[in-house]
Amino acid sequence: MIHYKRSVMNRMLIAIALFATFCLQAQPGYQPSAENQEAREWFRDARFGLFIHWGVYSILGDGEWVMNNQNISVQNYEKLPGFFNPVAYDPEMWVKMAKDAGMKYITITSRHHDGFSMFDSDVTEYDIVDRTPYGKDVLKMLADACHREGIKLFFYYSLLDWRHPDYFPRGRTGKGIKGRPATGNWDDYIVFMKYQLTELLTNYGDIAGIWLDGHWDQVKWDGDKWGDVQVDWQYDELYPLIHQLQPGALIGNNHHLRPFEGEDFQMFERDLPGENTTGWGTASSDVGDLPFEMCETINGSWGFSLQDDSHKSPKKLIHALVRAAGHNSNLLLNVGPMPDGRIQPEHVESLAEVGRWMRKNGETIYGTHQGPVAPRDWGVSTQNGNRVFLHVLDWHEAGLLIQDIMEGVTSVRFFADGGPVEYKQTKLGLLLTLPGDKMDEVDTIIEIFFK
Ligand code: H79
Repeated sequence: MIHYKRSVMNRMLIAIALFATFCLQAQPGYQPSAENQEAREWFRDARFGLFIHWGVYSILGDGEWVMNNQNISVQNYEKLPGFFNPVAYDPEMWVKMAKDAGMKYITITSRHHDGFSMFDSDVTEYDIVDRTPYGKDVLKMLADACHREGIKLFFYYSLLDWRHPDYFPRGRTGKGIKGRPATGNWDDYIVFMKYQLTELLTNYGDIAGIWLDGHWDQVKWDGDKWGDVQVDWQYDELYPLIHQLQPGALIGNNHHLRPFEGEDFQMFERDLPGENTTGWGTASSDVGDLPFEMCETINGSWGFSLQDDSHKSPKKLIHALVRAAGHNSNLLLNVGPMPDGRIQPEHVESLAEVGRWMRKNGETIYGTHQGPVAPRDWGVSTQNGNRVFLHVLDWHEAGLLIQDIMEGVTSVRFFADGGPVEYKQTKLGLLLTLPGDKMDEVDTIIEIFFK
């Protein structure tokens, strides 16, 4: 028998316990169905989606975390649905805007951390139909428009709930919100979520996926890394339920950890895969091999924020999309519609501009994967078959040496006009000559053909 030191033994036991916890939470032995695999392929090729954060929080124009950030009591927050009357809501227009921008899918908040259901739910009256003067199921209206227009629809669904009495034990956030009872039954909360997920996957036709968020509310944070979970999220029941109801529905969970079994894509919040600019994001060692999706805001906020003027320029948005593609990732770009149902005109305008760019250059984004040239500050590469697209985003000299390409090039041209690019294969790599007058201010795309 091998004798371990006590400290080593302890560490091993902790590791086994942690491993067991995560295995239990997932869908053990998960084998994606043929339908699911096909959906993943579609997702990988789609590359660009619209994220929508819309809820009763939008009324206050201070983001979707306003209940927590302003410590609004449950009782006071419950007044908000009474004001929600989006008379200018036109789902057809949203869908057309997304399509014109070159987006292939929409992901919308069905219920955020505030616990308000933006759909008609039988397990709660705290929903759009029962509590708002508008009285209509905005998700149903959107789902119908999506199906008519041939764009896929995902539902964002919050695991965390600042209002539900059975969301107990409470998590790390929402502690300053008054009016949350001091008891609750966790198992009942899980049943509630199962019921709602069943509704979402039954009453709205084909759903492309479920985007979960809030796992981290129940995880201990050690200041620099995630610790253990204090509850059982029962993913071993939630995930099979979702896959049973709609085998093609893709599950993603914004837990910032290595994907659990049963998930179908991995998401990165405001980070490219492998980056962890926030410090609480996904560590580079936790990047898995499922399809990637990076989500980002069009200004600095998810839910509508009246005072947020930090609108990203079309150029910046295009760069985000191109860089994501150059990292094998989709971009899920967010807008926060206003309480009347309109999307801020400045965002509509920017998306139209991105769409104009995509109509010209979409071929270098859709259906591609990361190319052989590793992402650099100056740009990234994408690839489709024997064609590599070099996206030069920020380079201001006549010579560009591509060290990642040593051989096999048959021709090189500017994607924009098909004109030839002067090139030389050197011992250090492929040397391109890029005359200033051929450079595009947003993205100079160079098409490299291989044998
Ligand atoms: O829906 C949007 C946000 O409302 C939601 N996800 C996006 C898509 C989101 N909620 N929180 N965050 C994003 C980041 C917040 C992390 C925090 Fe924390 C949780 C801050 C405090 C608790 C991480 C964990 C940092 C410290 C502890």
